[in-house]
Order: sequence, then structure tokens, then C-alpha cells
Amino acid sequence: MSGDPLDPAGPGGLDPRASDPRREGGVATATRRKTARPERFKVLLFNDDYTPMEFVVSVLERIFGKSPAAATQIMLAIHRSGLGVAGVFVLEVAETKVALVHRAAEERDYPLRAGVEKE
Ligand code: TYC
Repeated sequence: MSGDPLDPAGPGGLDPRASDPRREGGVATATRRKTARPERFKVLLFNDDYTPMEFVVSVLERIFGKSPAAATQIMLAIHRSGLGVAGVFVLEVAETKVALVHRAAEERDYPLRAGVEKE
């Protein structure tokens, strides 16, 4: 009955907690995920004075899947600033890409270097 001073519905009969969206359905909802998101890693390319610009663009296209326009922009940003991000991957993929860059550069005796950095 109403008239109970401890009734959360109060004298008007409406429980104010019922409109709280966090109590939707009256069931507590957990927000913590069960499986951790895998950490992601940037693959960095470093500038040097000898690797031809066209080779860096082709590496960005072939190994990192960039369009010719995006590859050219990234290459120029590296050329001007010293380094740049070629892509972001889970660790094993990032390390594979770095090895592919080094292999392609070594095949042509270019000093191009790549590295991995946690995002
Ligand atoms: N600086 C090089 C040149 O002038 C071009 C270059 C760009 C080299 C990006 C490496 O990661 C690099 N030929």
C-alpha cells in the first residue's frame, strides 16, 4: 500500500529510479569486455638521403596497400620531417612488414629503414 514512508515509489506512486537509463530492464549490465583488444603497432619509415622517392612510394603501395596519391603524400611527409607512419597493425603483421621493407631495400642496395612503435 502507499503510505509506507520507506516505499521508494513515494506518495505519488512513481519510483524515480525507474527512469534511470542505467537501470534499464532492471538488470545490471557488465561493460568490461572478456577478450582484450590486441595491442596495435605503428610501422615507421625513416628518411635517408639515398633511397629514391619512387622506390619509397612503391613500397608504400605494394607492402602497405596505399593508393598512389596516399603513398606519395606519406613519402613526402617522411622526406620533410624525418619519419612517418606507413600503417598500424598487430605486432606480428607489423614485424613482417618491416622485414619485407628491409628485404626489398637490401635487394636494391638502398638504405631505407623501417621500425615498429607501440601505438
Ligand atoms: N630523402 C629521399 C630522397 O630525397 C627520399 C626518401 C623519402 C627516402 C622517404 C626515404 O623513407 C624515405 N631521395
